Amino acid sequence: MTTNTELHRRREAAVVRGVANILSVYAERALNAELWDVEGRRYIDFASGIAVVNTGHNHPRVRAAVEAQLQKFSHTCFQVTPYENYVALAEKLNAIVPGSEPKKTIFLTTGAEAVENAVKIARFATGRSGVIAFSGAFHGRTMLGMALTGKVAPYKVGFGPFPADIYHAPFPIPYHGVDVADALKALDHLFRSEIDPARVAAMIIEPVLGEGGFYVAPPEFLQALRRICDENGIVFIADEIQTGFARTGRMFAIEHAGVEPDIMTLAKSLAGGFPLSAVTGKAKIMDAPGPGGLGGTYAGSPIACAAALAAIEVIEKEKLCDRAQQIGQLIRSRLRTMQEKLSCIGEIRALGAMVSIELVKNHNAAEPDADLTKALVQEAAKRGLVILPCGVRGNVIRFLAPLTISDALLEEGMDILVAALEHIAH
Ligand code: PLZ
Repeated sequence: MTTNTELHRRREAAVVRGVANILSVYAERALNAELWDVEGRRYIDFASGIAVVNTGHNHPRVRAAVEAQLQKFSHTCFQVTPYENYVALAEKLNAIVPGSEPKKTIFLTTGAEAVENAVKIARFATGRSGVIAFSGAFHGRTMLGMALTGKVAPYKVGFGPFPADIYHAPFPIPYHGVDVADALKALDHLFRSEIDPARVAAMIIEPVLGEGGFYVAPPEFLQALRRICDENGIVFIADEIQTGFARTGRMFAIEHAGVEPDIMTLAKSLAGGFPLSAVTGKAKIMDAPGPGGLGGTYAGSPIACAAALAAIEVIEKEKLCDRAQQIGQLIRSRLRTMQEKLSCIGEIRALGAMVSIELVKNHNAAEPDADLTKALVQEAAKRGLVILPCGVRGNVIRFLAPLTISDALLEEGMDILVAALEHIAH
């Protein structure tokens, strides 16, 4: 039998250091909210491959759709001989992305590519170059993705210079002393000191910061940004790559704020575990670049489009938005009980099933405990639970269970979390 140790030894010899592994257990198979490693150990999965399998690992409907497509063809390239499921999926996204104006969609393969294309389109449509992103943001690992990302280590260190004309404004985080008024004041200052708003093509924001620490943007902040974009002819891009597809209890997180973005970037749970990303937005903006300006060899793979049509149907039929609310409530109530006992849980945050805890010393927001966070991830894994860290300070644990998880597994996962944290907390 292959062991985790043996595979890890081979991995270290063959694969670069730059791509880190949270755990050194090697997956053998996965089903819904559970996975098994090569040694036959079973894990409850509260990571979902970083928010990719909201519909669970290997959902039977997604799998059947992929198998059916495989019988026909796996690749022709949409730019060469197009196919129906790309068009059908574009129609579906145009219908479900918020906004009453006519919409259009392009498919790419990764989240970073979706972000790249959203900015390309916004620049072409406005004839402007400036882009405003927010501190703590994560938008990908390409040159532009890194430029937009608002966290230096490890994402940007040593990789510059980055594309020019990108600016960062503070993301409001009341827990760290930045409220909506402070953030808006800083944005106003940016417009006075750094860039004329008339030169800004786009603002890009995650409605809930993902890699940055699961901080929920207050609705009034997103509404204010919408107004500022309208007043200045700036394209509002909502990056819903991590927040999308029922994770937060709505199909898209921005719906909680009642804001209609001009463009939305999508990936991760769009295709239930297959590599696919999308940019959906107002047709008049999306159609600005001319034929040939956008595309990609694998972009909108027919296998991934088939998976996405099935995954979205699962989200709708199995009412996963409602389920996300229930999951969020269950996790939150378990976390509140823990918080009463442990001084290390500084803050519990949740929007639907996008839940996190920020780990600190002595109840103090200014004393982040990244070591405890790292130790908790490892201790939980030893006990059979996969969880993920995040946060600009590395001290946030995020919960991203598949939305198809049963209550029994959810409770079992939370039992493991409680036991692991009680075991290591000081
Ligand atoms: N935008 C909001 O969350 C990807 C990154 C993991 P790609 N987040 C996981 C890592 O360490 O690389 C992400 C995101 C938001 C864009 C992206 C980028 O998506 O599919 O990883 O390119």
